Amino acid sequence: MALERTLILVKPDGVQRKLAGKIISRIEDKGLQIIAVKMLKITPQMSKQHYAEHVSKPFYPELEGFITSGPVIALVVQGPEAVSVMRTLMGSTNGRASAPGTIRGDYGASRQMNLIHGSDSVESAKKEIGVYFQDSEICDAPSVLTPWSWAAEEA
Ligand code: D4T
Repeated sequence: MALERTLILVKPDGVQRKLAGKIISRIEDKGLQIIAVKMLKITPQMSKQHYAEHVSKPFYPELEGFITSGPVIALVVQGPEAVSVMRTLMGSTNGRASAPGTIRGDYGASRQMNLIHGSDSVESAKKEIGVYFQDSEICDAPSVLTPWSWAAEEA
């Protein structure tokens, strides 16, 4: 097992609907560690970088319009297998099909306005963290709760 980092965005719908506190609480309640956070407006250029694999798809123009439509909250989250733990916590892409108990399943009914983004692999996480944060903005300070959150052999 490995200690991983993942890039999380509370998307514009999550911020506008005032769900950011609840979404961030879910991450904290899970026991993962938030090691960086900022609010920003994604530019069209950042969107093309972030969604590089979707730029040529028919839904991309609307997706760019949505993701650049208002502020997002970007976070770097750390923990054992943080990438897959966050994907499970988020639920599947389409809010209408996401399981109850997940963030998307509990708070949304849209595929595009699905509240939260989480990196889909460690490699994507590395790239995406670089889009939103400089190394100096990451506060990887030891937490006194870590010994109660996971065993040393899990990190
Ligand atoms: P992100 O990347 O935003 O966390 O979402 P997912 O990883 O869960 O889903 P994805 O890459 O397949 O899609 C990225 C983003 O595009 C929106 N979308 C997707 C859309 O508007 N229409 C579509 O048909 C699809 C497939 C939703 C999430």
